[in-house]
Amino acid sequence: MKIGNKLTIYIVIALIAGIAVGSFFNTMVDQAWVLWIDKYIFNVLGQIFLNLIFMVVVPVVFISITLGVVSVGDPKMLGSIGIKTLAFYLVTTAIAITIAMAIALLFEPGEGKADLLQSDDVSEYRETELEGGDTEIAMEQTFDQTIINIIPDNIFMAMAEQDMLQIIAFAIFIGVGMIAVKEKASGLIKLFEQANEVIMWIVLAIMKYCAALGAFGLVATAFTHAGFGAIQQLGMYFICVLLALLIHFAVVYGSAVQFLAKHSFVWFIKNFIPAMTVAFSTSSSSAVLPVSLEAAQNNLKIRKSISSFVQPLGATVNMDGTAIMQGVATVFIAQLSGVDLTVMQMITVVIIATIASIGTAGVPGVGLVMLAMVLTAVGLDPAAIGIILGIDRLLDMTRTVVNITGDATVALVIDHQQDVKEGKFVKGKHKYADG
Ligand code: DAS
Repeated sequence: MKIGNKLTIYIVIALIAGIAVGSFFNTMVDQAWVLWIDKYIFNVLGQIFLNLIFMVVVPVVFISITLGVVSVGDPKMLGSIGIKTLAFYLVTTAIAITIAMAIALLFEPGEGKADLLQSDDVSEYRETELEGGDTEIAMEQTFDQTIINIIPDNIFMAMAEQDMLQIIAFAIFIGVGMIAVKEKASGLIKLFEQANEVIMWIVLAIMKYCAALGAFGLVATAFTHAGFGAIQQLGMYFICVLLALLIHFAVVYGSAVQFLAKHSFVWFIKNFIPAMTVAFSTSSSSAVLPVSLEAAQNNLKIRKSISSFVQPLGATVNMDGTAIMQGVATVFIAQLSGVDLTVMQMITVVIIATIASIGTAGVPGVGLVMLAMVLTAVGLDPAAIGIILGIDRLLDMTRTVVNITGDATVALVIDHQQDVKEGKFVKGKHKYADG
């Protein structure tokens, strides 16, 4: 199933309509008929779409991370190229999230007068009754509790309660087990691969057929309650994500190409731009893969043997752009919820979003599905993704460009190291393919 530019247009129209209608209704928010429309039309559209996303979160996380572990455990991965590739991917993703959270903490997009989250809903989610009737913010767990709680004592309960850290831990154990028993698990691995195809088709279908209506409902209800003033917070969120994407693209990838691959970053961009444009229009790392392989091998002159291993792996294992969105969004939603994330929670976000990017398949909107997991893992209300959902499609286009550019950057660096090893590196000269 393809998702083209038509969906983007529909979502942008839904977004504008939702903001306009919601802001207009906000001027009459005390009218019974306005509240009726908000409750039975906007809210129903939005909640159905959110539930569809939550429906796939657990299967997407469990299946994609299990397969991510199996792909990492592939014998080819255990060679020097594989280990270097994985190391680069994990480091760039962790840097990406750190840049993202730093920018969100600096510019504080979630601070402001408007009540985008209708905070009374959030406070219910946030507080839990502990023994003795005291209430404490459920998310503040001590370090030892956080570590102990990673290991599930009942995986079915973990899935039922969407305990993401425990689901991830179980997925990693299953993936390692599959690698350990190898051929005996070939059928199970095949089953997981087929299940992944099915669940990713469902994610695409949800985006294709429900995203526009869902975005309209969620944005309209948010602005009905918060008013047009909320545009400033959403706008700040949008700018923070774009700024973090730009910094990561220019500074991290620029430095890697210039100083590790010893090539001009301008030369790199000029030769990789065909893949970037397809990534922008499809919002899918998987869909653009053929184009990014062709651009890497024929324009950037990366060896086919390196490009055809590093980039397909990166299309599912490496998503710096997605991690950036998740980093900014988590801080943004925490700020909207009036929550100051502790250092432990920020470290949890970095770890979870990095692990999340390992398994996430490159399809439109999947980053939002995984964001629900990140929010749950740090005790924030996953329903809050409804606030940013309306503008997510536009950000998805830009972060997918960053996702695939990161893959090509790592491929170029590793290919350069191979040149040096073979004594083929000539400073400043264009590269050559090995046929
Ligand atoms: N659109 C995804 C991709 O294909 C990224 C995301 O949804 O965040 O890379």
